[in-house]
Amino acid sequence: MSSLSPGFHGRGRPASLSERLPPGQYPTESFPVLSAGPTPRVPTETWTFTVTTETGEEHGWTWDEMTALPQEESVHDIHCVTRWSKFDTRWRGVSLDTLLADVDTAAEYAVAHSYGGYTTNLPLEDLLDGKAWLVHTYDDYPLSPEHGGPARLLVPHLYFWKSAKWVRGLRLTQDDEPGFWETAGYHNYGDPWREQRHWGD
Ligand SMILES: Nc1nc2c(c(=O)[nH]1)N[C@H]1C(S)=C(S)[C@@H](COP(=O)(O)O)O[C@H]1N2
Ligand SMILES: [Mo]
Repeated sequence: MSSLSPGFHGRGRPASLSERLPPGQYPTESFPVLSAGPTPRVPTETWTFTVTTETGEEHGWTWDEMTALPQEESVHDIHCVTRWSKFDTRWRGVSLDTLLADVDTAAEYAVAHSYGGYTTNLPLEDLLDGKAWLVHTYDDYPLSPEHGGPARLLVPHLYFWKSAKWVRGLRLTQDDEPGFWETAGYHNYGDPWREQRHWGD
C-alpha cells in the first residue's frame, strides 16, 4: 500500500506544504469536529459493517472480524469543504480493497451509510486501489466518537464530507444516489484539487 512517506507525491521530490494545499484552503494544526447531528455512541460489541451488493447479497463483519483483517497504517492530508486542510494525519484501519475483495458486484457506485443516518455517495472506483480505508485508530489512539469512532470511512482524495463518520455499511448501486450533503447542494464528486465544492463547480 502507500509506502510513500508523508508529503512525498512520487514526482521525484517531496512536495512543499504550499503545493499540498488545494485551491481556496488554509492549513490548520487543530482537528475541527464537523457533525451534522448528535454524536452516536456505538459500542464495539454491537458494531457491524455490512456491504450490500446491487443484488442484495450481504457481506458483514463484526468488530472482532474486522480487526482480525490485515491492518494498514497510512498518512494523508485531509481537506474539508469549509476550507480547512490538515496535513499528515495518521490513521490505522482496513483497506476497502480488503473488505471488497470477495464481493462480487457489477455496481459502479457506493453509498456509505452511518449510524445516525448520514449518507454520502461516491463512485465505487474511488474506494478501490488503495484510495480508501475503514479506520478505527488516529495517531495511535482509538478514534474518538466526535471524529467518527469506533470506525469511519477515510477517503482522503475527496473533500472530507465523503469520509463518513460512524460508518456502518456500504450499499453498492448501479445508479448514482446523492447522499446527505450532495442532496443539500454540495458537489456530487468533491475533488478538492478541482475545487468541486457545490453543484455546478
Ligand atoms: N456520519 C457523519 N459523517 C460525517 C459528517 C457528519 O455530519 N456525519 N460530516 C462530514 C464532514 S462535512 C466532515 S468535514 C468530516 C469531519 O470530520 P471530523 O469531525 O473528524 O473533522 O466528517 C464528515 N463525515
Ligand atoms: Mo466538511
